[in-house]
Amino acid sequence: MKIYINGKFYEKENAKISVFDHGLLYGDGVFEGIRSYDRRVFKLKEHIDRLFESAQSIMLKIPLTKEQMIKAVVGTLKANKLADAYIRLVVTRGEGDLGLDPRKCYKGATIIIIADKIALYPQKLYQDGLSIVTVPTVRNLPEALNPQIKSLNYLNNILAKIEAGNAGCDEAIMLDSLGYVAECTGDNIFVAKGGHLYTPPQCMGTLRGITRDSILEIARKNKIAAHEHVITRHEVYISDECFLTGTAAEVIPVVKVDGRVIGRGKPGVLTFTLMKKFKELTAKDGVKY
Ligand code: PXG
Repeated sequence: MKIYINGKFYEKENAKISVFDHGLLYGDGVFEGIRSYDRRVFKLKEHIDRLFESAQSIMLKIPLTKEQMIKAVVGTLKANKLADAYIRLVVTRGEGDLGLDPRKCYKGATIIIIADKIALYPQKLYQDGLSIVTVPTVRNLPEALNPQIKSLNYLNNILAKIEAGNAGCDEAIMLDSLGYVAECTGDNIFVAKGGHLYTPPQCMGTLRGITRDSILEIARKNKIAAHEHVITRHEVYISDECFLTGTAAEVIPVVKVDGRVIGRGKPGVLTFTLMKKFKELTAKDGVKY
């Protein structure tokens, strides 16, 4: 496996960065998780735009232009000869000293690109659906650390993942600080009721997921009414169908939430339709390499 670090490729065992890098010391940096399907990078521009927005928000100067970053991602995929890949793009504040002051990271950002395979959940769960649980840890407040920033500090989500595991579930619903459903630990959430789709708006605790936006786009094209609207736990419990979306998870059905059986306890028709349409989109869209 070849890993890109600051413009050079390294074998996995030699791909190392400094222990003084503020990405490690403070989680000071941003990331993206991107997928490629059959030599096409899905929504590459959208991921690169979001990476640069995350960086802009935390005043992290990325030493590459967006075009150069796209070339670096494509170059890493080519170097690894991977047709279907998961790409982790990480930009850290870089090497500094043992104080958190980013002005002391004088060398500038470290850029790391890793391309590998990923399967987030066993294939069986895509047919049978997940059982998920609402956890005590609420999503970060936007006025503290805005969830739109895909920062290297994912402890908020990791705590929720631990709590889901403690409850014997694979995934967690995180609420926002007002008690509305925000999202899952690395996925957005959708519910379907009476043929309408609902997903929380991007304000408060919900990341504007790129897979989420693709599902909204597919829904509009197929004349399925889709709404970005606040959702309570009650509305999840009484929904006909529920599913999660994310680059890593793609589209995965949910059949149980906090012990409540959703719909008939099996993934619904709308969910399967959207899973199929999403697969079709990933097979034809994307930057070729
Ligand atoms: N919410 C959160 C908090 C995320 O981190 C999503 C929603 C879905 O967004 P996209 O744009 O991917 O549809 C994410 C993205 C992982 C992993 O290793 C998770 C994500 C991205 C990359 C890797 O679990 N989540």
